[in-house]
Amino acid sequence: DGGSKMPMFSNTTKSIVWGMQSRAVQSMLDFDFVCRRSEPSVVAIIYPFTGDHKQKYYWGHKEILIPVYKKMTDAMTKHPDADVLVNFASLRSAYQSTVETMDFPQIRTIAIIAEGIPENMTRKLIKLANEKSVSIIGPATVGGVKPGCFKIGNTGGMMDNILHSMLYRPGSVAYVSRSGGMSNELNNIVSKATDGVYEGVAIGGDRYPGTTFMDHIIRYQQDEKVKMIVLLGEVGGVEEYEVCQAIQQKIITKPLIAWCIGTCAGMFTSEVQFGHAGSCANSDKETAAAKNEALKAAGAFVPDSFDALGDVIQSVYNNLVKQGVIVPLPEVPPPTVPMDYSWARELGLIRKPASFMTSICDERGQELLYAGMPISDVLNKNVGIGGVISLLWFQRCLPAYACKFFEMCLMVTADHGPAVSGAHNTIVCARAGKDLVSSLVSGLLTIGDRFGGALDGAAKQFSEAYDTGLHPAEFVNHMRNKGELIMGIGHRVKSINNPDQRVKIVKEFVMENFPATPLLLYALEVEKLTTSKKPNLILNVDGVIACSFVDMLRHSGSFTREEAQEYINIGAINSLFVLGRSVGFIGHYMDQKRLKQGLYRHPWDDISYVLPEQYNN
Ligand code: Q5B
Repeated sequence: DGGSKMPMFSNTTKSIVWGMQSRAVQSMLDFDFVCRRSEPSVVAIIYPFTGDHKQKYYWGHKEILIPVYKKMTDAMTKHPDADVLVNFASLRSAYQSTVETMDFPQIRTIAIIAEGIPENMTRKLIKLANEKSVSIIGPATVGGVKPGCFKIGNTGGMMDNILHSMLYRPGSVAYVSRSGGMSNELNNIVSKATDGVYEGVAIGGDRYPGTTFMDHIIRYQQDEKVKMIVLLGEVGGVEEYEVCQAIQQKIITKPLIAWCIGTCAGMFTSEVQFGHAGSCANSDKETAAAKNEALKAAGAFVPDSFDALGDVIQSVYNNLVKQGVIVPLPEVPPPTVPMDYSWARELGLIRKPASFMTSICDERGQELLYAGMPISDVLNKNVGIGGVISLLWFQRCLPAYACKFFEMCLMVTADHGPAVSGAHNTIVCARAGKDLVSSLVSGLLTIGDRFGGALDGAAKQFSEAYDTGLHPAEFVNHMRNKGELIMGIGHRVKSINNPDQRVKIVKEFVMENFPATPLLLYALEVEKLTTSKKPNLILNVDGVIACSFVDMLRHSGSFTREEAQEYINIGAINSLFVLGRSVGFIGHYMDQKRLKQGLYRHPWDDISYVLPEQYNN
């Protein structure tokens, strides 16, 4: 670009971005908007891994669509006015995509962001670029910025930084640095010390940059709008000596302020390799101290330390203002770029009522939290599935006996054979070829007042009767008079003559471990009356779990009376049967699939057809 009259970037520069870097593209568009460009600087994206499509971006408040092309040739043909390619390809594909880009003469500048491209490949790229008169910025760079005109990728950081460093309008100072990170520091220093940055390029930290300090300094020398130049070199390489020579030969006549970072390398006893691949002195000449001295001797303005760089820049600037070389322009405030919602929220600038509230689990941090307990503690403390239920259903650590009770209920309700309504439905569903979830829910949806889902009703009926002081006999009569069944009483196959072991196990545990069991005792009194009428009207598995559950809620000391009542009211008591029996239903699903059972059809001889008599005319 050295001799060309065309500026590398202008306020009509159009670019194509290689790679799906949505944030970088948005940041370029936001920069364009704040610079009052009339059109976005990104016209297309190339992404070989999806088909052609369009991506939504913001242009100020408006939404716009930017085309994404699978093939570079399509992007180039459809956007012949694009002359910059910002290449976000990885170090593995950056070489190939850059070579491909150079097949399209419309592209005059390529920024290569990837770090770690093998040096021999970079050198081949540089050779090809020289042959084709293409300027390469990078590799291993954030890119560059020309205030008011164009920004490469993520250069300049976020919008607050761009506004802070006033990169939305040109100043009089052009800089070139190796480091992308330090270029941001230069944006800050220059904006504080002068009327601002005119253009800044970070050539990248590799030993072989695509364009050199001199390439850009010569451009700056030739651009009459650049009044002073800043060079931020670093330890390693000898290119700064070319700048010295150019100053001495009066090729560079504009004031040049220079500093090479890495002077601290002298404090180490052995050679230091800094962050960049190229930042290591292979001889005394390549040290930052030697280069700073040479630059000073050549006539550059060189501070005594990096800390004084801003002061030197300011004093050169003030002189140029005094001489009338620079005439500071009045500040025009930039247009407001709407802030991204997530960023504004992070900064605490906006708030919005959440549409969702949750209080049991938080997966956002480093570690998953169950009601505030890190998942590692859940496992280390061996809280078991009962403890997990206690945390996720009740947001608290319930006493060990309560957790044991939960686990016991899950175990005893896990299955009761294939003949019960729910398992039957799961089996029929599985045999109809349905999947696990469908078969499971088919069984679960059968749980209700008559089968397995009588816990809620039992908890309500027994606790209301007990609380209103009804004698068990009064309760039984009251229910009979209402014509309602007592939930939790009765069983199809179990009776006092064929007791349900599950009921016995739960009952004994609860009696032994719970601090108080008034509702369970009340239910057992009711059972005495109902079984005296019919032996199968026992307190069944639903009934014993429901009454024990209520006793736990009311007497464990972990809940207020209102909280306990709320769980009864919201229908939480069925939970244990639903969860427990899911284990069995899943077992039945697997069993049917394993046994390769075909479609089930109910036999005719088991159906009594009771149709109305045939209608005769
Ligand atoms: N009678 C369970 O009835 C069953 C009465 C009653 C007052 C009652 C029935 C019932 C309430 C709901 C309940 C959970 C349908 C059951 C479960 C899980 C399971 C299942 C498994 C598993 C059984 C005969 C006479 C009639 C009725 C009277 C009946 N129940 N009176 N309160 N609760 N209970 N469900 O044998 O004068 O002759 O007309 O609905 O708690 O689902 O294994 O199978 O783990 O999977 O069909 O354990 O009790 O009796 O309806 O012929 O009635 O007793 O009014 O009186 P049955 P019915 P009457 S555990």
